[in-house]
Amino acid sequence: MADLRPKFLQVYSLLKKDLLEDPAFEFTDDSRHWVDRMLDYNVPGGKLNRGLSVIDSYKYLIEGRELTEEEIFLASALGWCIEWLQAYFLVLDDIMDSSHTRRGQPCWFRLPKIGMIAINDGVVLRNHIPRILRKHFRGKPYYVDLLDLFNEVEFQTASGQMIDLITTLEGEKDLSKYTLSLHRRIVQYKTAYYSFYLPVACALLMSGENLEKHVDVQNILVEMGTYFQVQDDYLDCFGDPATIGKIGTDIEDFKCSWLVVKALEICDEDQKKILNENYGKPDPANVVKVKALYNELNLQGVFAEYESKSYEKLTTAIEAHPSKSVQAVLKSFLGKIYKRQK
Ligand code: DMA
Ligand code: MG
Ligand code: MG
Ligand code: MG
Repeated sequence: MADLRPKFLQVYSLLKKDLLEDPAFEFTDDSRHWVDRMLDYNVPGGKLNRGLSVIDSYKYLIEGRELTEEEIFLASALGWCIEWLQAYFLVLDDIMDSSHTRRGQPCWFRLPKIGMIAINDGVVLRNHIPRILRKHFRGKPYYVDLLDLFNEVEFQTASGQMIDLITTLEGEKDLSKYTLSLHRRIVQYKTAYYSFYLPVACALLMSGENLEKHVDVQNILVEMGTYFQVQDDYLDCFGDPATIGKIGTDIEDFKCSWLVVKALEICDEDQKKILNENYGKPDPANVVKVKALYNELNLQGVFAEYESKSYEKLTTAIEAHPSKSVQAVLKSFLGKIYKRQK
């Protein structure tokens, strides 16, 4: 498949230009410059997997012919809407998780003179999505479904973020509630819908499909998204910050990470005591003790096992799907994330 990235990036510049000339707001030089810089800092700097997947998926769904220029543009614009949604969630996520770096640079709110203005920037990013959709999709038969899809997925993600955050509340720090089923619930909502279901659902709508007929596709993508967030949890501790572009904070933040859930599952009473005493504390000395325990429990090996099992299960589920073009979409997605290091 030809490299879609250069064209995709061109569309970013076009969409940004539209937003900076939005007639619904009387920009001053200062405010235009603020939005320009805020977008460049937060929107295009990631792996762009989610955004590119819309074009990729659409190609497979219409199989057998080249995309028209208009189709490439529209699929790219939808891809960028997902990247905008992601930027919005990440700007706020980094504040709430007290993170330091993202995509190899300081988190937006950590920059001088940004601080809590980043909260409103998140809201602005979120509001750009319906403006992009309105400008380029208002006349399409699937416009209402598109708006509905983005609203549903945003609600699911915000709800997932909520349960991710309220399980860590001070005063209720109790590791015994951290189970695989709680973990699953959190990651399904906070990650899987927006990262996996949304790109494919956008491509399905563009190709004239009714999403209600594709619940089986959604189920597989939610499974894949769950596997993806387990990788994220793993990389938070075992990944190379230079490669993943961020420094992990899950141990300090008392997160219901897949790693702590697994550790609790396999540890003995003495090891559980170490976890209880050290998990969720900001002091690096406590973090070191938790990481040492993770090594003692061979969580790297436990993860490797989980990773190959998940890959097998997902492949079997994909191959059971009746449509070859849907199989191609899902396999391409899985291929992009299997054994990822970033
Ligand atoms: C992030 O979960 C989920 C959303 C919706 C941004 P996370 O805090 O584990 O992500 P990261 O590790 O990238 O901060
Ligand atoms: Mg985070
Ligand atoms: Mg988070
Ligand atoms: Mg994480």
